[in-house]
Amino acid sequence: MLLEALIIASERAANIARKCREDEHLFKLLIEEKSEDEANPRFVQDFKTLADVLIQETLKHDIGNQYPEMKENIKGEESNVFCNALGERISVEKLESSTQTAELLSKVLNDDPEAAHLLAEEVHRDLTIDDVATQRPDVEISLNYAKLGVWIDPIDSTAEYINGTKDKDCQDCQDDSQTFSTGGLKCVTVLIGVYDLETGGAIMGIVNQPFSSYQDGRWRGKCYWGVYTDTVKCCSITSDSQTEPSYVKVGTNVVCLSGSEDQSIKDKLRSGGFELVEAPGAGYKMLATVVGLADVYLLSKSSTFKWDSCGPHALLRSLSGDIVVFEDAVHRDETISVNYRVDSEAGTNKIESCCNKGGIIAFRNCSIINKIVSLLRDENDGGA
Ligand code: 2IP
Ligand code: CA
Repeated sequence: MLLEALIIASERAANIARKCREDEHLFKLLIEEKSEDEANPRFVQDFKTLADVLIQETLKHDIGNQYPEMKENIKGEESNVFCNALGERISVEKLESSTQTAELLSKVLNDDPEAAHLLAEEVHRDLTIDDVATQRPDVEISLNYAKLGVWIDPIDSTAEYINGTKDKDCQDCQDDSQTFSTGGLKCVTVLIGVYDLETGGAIMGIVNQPFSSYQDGRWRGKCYWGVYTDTVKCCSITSDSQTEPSYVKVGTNVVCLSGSEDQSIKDKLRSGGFELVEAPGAGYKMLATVVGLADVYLLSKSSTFKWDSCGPHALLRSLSGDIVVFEDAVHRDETISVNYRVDSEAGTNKIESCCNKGGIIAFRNCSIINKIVSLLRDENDGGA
């Protein structure tokens, strides 16, 4: 089943992410700063980029191998071509065996067999659905795999992944997922979204939070999923779900924002009685909206990408929510769902053609959108 395969793939990604933070040897490489005078810096990429690329390529391999019809249409944020200190161009990928993958990684890692071995071991570890902290999917979904596209964000909130510690606001990190995190490793997510190539609509999504709680000296994750097709609408967050947070509320009056959001937007939202909270990580803010820590995640700029929002979008849709284009909603009074086809009119520039142009408004309950729009609409806008 595709959904189960994606959940397991996201867990493998989360395992690699955790391993790079928890293993001392890998962690040193992760936080290592490249010095200015490093020989030929053009050819030396950071280990953090390697971790990102390796996770992405492992996901692509796992999904593409099980669903060959989808292979061509699995896309991620990163290019997999890597240059090592010798100037060799190497395509990072998951190979047939752990030994082969380790050999390949060793070339990129400028001959660090220990790091290569540790990573390859995690890339090839056997996993089943029982290894994942999630509600086990129990649903028949019939899909034409050749008509599906996949967006992957291997590690969202990269900055927190490198520099983050436990949640800034959390004293003992037992399981405080009912609290909105304003920074730290909890804001890191692995995002996988499936969309319909013809309509561009998000239909299946996984949000894996590798650093959800810190217990007995190690991090534990949580995985959320949702499906929204013509015939199936279901989500890991249901009333009888093990992962159903008892704290899910409807109508929190909280809006979550990026730290870089415009002051005028913040002022208008506050004047409407909303409490505003800020956190890094587009994926985390969407997850906060999914689990009901916030009513809305709003972003007025075009600074998120298809790989950031496709997965969380499917989750929100499965709960009767949506993600719509900010500009259209606020300035044209049109609620248009974000579309996941690449914008061919934007040319070949990946940033331009893959960004969520015009900003986004993510919400779980549709009734909130009118209130937000009327607060933010300028007097001279059309529509009203
Ligand atoms: C980033 C990351 C940033 C987010 C930005 C994303 O992805 O989630 O935190 O900005 O939109 O593209 P902000 O934190 O202001 O919401 P990545 O970490 O994968 O580059
Ligand atoms: Ca991202």
